[in-house]
Amino acid sequence: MNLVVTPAEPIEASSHVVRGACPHDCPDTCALLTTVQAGVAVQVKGNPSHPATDGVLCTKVARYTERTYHPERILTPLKRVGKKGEGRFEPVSWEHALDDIAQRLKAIAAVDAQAILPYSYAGTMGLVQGESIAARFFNRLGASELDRTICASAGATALAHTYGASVGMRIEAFADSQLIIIWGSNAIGSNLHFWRHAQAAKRNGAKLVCIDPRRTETAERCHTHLAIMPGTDAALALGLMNELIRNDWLDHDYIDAHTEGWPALRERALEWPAARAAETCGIPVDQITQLAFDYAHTKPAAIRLNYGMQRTRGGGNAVRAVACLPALVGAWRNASGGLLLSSSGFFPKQRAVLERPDLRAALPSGRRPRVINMSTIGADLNHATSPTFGPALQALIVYNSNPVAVAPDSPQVVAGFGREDLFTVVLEHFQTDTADYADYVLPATTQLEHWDIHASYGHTDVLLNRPAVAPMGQAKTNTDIFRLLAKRMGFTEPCFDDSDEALCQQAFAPEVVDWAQLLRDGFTSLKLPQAPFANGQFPTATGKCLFENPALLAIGQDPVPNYLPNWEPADKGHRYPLAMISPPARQFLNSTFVNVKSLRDIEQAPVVELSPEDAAARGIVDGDTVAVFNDRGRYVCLARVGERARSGVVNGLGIWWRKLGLRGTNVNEVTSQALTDMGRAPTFYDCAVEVERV
Ligand SMILES: Nc1nc2c(c(=O)[nH]1)N[C@H]1C(S)=C(S)[C@@H](COP(=O)(O)OP(=O)(O)OC[C@H]3O[C@@H](n4cnc5c(=O)[nH]c(N)nc54)[C@H](O)[C@@H]3O)O[C@H]1N2
Ligand SMILES: Nc1nc2c(c(=O)[nH]1)N[C@H]1C(S)=C(S)[C@@H](COP(=O)(O)OP(=O)(O)OC[C@H]3O[C@@H](n4cnc5c(=O)[nH]c(N)nc54)[C@H](O)[C@@H]3O)O[C@H]1N2
Ligand code: SF4
Ligand SMILES: [Mo]
Repeated sequence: MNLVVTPAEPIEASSHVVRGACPHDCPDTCALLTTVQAGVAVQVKGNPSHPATDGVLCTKVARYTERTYHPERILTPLKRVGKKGEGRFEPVSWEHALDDIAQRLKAIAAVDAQAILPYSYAGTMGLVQGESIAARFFNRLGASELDRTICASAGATALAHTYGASVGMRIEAFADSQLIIIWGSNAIGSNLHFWRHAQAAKRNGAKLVCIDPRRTETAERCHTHLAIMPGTDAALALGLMNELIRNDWLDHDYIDAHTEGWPALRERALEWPAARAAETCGIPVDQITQLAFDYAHTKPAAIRLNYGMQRTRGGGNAVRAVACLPALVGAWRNASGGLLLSSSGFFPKQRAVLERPDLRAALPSGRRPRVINMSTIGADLNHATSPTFGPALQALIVYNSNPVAVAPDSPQVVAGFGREDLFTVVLEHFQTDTADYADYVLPATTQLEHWDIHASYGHTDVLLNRPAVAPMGQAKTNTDIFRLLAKRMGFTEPCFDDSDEALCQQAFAPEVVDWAQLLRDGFTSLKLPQAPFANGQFPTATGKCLFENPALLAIGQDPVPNYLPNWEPADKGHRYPLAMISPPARQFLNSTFVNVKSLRDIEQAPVVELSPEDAAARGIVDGDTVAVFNDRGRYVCLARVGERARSGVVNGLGIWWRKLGLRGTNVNEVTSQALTDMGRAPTFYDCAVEVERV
C-alpha cells in the first residue's frame, strides 16, 4: 500500500528537486528542497523562495541525508528475543509482526481496551504521520487517551486563559521592533530563523534583552542579560508591572478598552516592588528598573517568549504574568509590538476530521476513555488496577517519541518499560532507548519518504511535504502501519482507507488552504492582519485580554497571575542546593540526532555546566566526570565549568540517548514527575540536585 512517488518537478536526466517541509519539533518549520539522483536523496537545502526559511537550514537538518541513510536505520520488522531493554531482536516478516500484534491487542481489548495506550509526540510535527490514521485507530479501539503535555501545555493553557488561544505577533514583524525581550528562549539554538529578525532589528538600532538563567549563545549576543533563578519569571513580570504603575507608564486607554480585571492585577503588582522581585529572581534591582523604563519608553517593544520558562511549577502563572505586559503599555497597537509564544492557534486545523473522535461512539459503552498523562508515564506504567486509576496498562504503542530518554524521572520510566508483562510496540527509524524495550519494533519511513502537511508554531504558513524517495527497505509510513493493523482488528470503516494525499487535503478547509497553490509552491500563508490585537479582538469571549480570569478558579488556580515558588527550591544549606535546568544541546533535537555521529562529535559528551564558584566549592574542575544526583537518581556526565552557569544553577544539557551517554544514564535520571500549575505539564527545569566528582 505504499504510495507512488510523484516528483514535484519533471525529472531532468536523473536528477530532480522535491519540495518538502522539515518535520521536527521546532518553531521554524523550514521549507526543504531535496535533490534526488537516481532515486537517492543527495542533498537537502532550505527553500530560498520561502520567506521564513530564506534558504537556510540549521546544521542538523542540513545533514539530513546522513540521518536518512544512516547504516543503523531499522529496515525490517523486529521481534524481541532477549530480555526487555537488552536490545536483542531478530527480523520477522510484516505478516508475522502485524498478525501477532493484532492478536495481542484483541485479547486485551476483549476485556478492556483502556489497558492499551498510544504514546506519541512530535518526532514528526506532520499532521498526517502524527495523529490521523493513528488517532482513528485508537479512537475506534477505545484505547486510553494520551494527554500530550510533555512540552507546551502549561504555556498553551496559560495563553488560552489570557488571550483565548495560542496567538501573538507575526514573527517577521520582530525585524522592525526597537526593543526585543528574548524571554526563556535560546533563539540561536532553538529558533534560528527568529534570530535572523532579531539581528535585523539590532542593525536598525534595537536593544536586545535576554532573560535566561543560562548565559546562552543568544544571551551573549544581547545588550543585556538578566540571569534570573529558574522559575522566578512571574516575580520579574510583577516587578516590572510595579514599576510601570509607580511611574504611571501605562497606556490607560488600551487597558480600559481592551482588557479585563485591571484593578485585581494592579493590586497584585503593587505587592511586588522591584526590590522584592530582584531578591526573588536573584538579580540586581537596577536590571528590573532599567528594563521597565526601556519597556515603557521604547516603541515598538516586542517579547519573544518561549517554552523554556514554563517548565517549572509556576510555569502557567508565569506565562500569564508576562502575557499581560504588552497590554499595559499598549505595545499591541503596533505590528512590531506585542508578544509571541506560539502561533499555533492561528491555524484552523480540522482535527476532528483527521482524528475522528466520533468513532468512539461505536464503542460498546460509547464512553470517552480514561486519560493518561504522558508526563507521568513513569508512575502510570507502574500503577496497579484500581477503582480510581482503572485497569493497569498492559500494552503500549509508541510512535514519534522516545519516552525512555525524554520523559521525566527515568528510573520510574525504565522500571515501567522493563515490565516483562507489558506488551510494547515501537514504530521507529532507529533502535532508540525506547525501542530496546519493545516486543516489536516496526520500521517507519522518514520525511523524505512520505507525504505530509505541516502547520507551524513559529510562523503562519502551511507547508506540504512530498516524498522525495521511495521508502527504504521494508519501511512503511505510520499511516500504513495503522491501516494494516486496523484491517487485522476488523475495523471496516472507510476512513481507514483514506490515502495520505487525501489526508493532507483534509487537514484544512479549502477556503483556508489553496491545495493547488500548495502543490505548486510547497507552502501557503494564512491570511492574517498585520497587527492582530491593535484594537483588542483577542479570541476570548469578550475580545479582551484577561488579566483576571474567573475560569481559573475552577481548576484551583488564582484568577490573577501570581508567583509560585518552585516545587524544589534549591537553597544553600538544603540537601540538594543546586537548581538544575536541562535545556537542549544545540546539535540535537530533543533526543533526535544523538545517534548522528557528526552532530554528536560537535557536542562531544553529555555535560553539566557549573559556575566557577559552585565547581570550586565541590573540588570540581572542568572536564571531571561527575554525578548529578538527588533522591530520584544519579546522572553521570562531564563537568563544564565556566560562565554559562550562574551560581546556584547547573545546566544539564539534553537529551542524550541513555545508551550513548555515560553509564547508561541521561539527564532525566534526576528530573521529577511533579506537574505545573496549569496544563498538567512536566517540570523539567524545577529540579534540585547536588553534584560530586566520581
Ligand atoms: N537545537 C534544538 N532546537 C530545538 C530543540 C532542541 O532540542 N534542539 N527542541 C525543540 C523543542 S521540542 C522545543 S519545545 C523548543 C524549546 O525551545 P524553547 O522554547 O526556547 O525552550 P527551551 O530550549 O526549553 O528553553 C529556552 C531557554 O530558557 C531557559 N530557561 C530555563 N529555565 C528558565 C526559567 O525558569 N526562566 C527563564 N526565563 N528561562 C529559563 C533555558 O536556559 C533556555 O536557554 O525548541 C525546539 N528547537
Ligand atoms: N530533561 C529534559 N527533558 C525533556 C526536555 C527538556 O528540555 N529537558 N524537553 C521536552 C520536550 S520540550 C519535548 S517536545 C520532548 C520531546 O520528546 P519526543 O517527542 O519523544 O522527541 P524526540 O526525542 O525527538 O523523539 C522523537 C522520536 O520520533 C522518531 N520519529 C521521527 N519521525 C518519525 C516518523 O515519521 N515515524 C515514526 N514512527 N517515528 C518517527 C524519531 O526517530 C525519534 O526517535 O522531550 C521533553 N523532554
Ligand atoms: S530543525 Fe528547525 S531550523 Fe532546523 S531545518 Fe528544521 S525547522 Fe529549520
Ligand atoms: Mo518541545
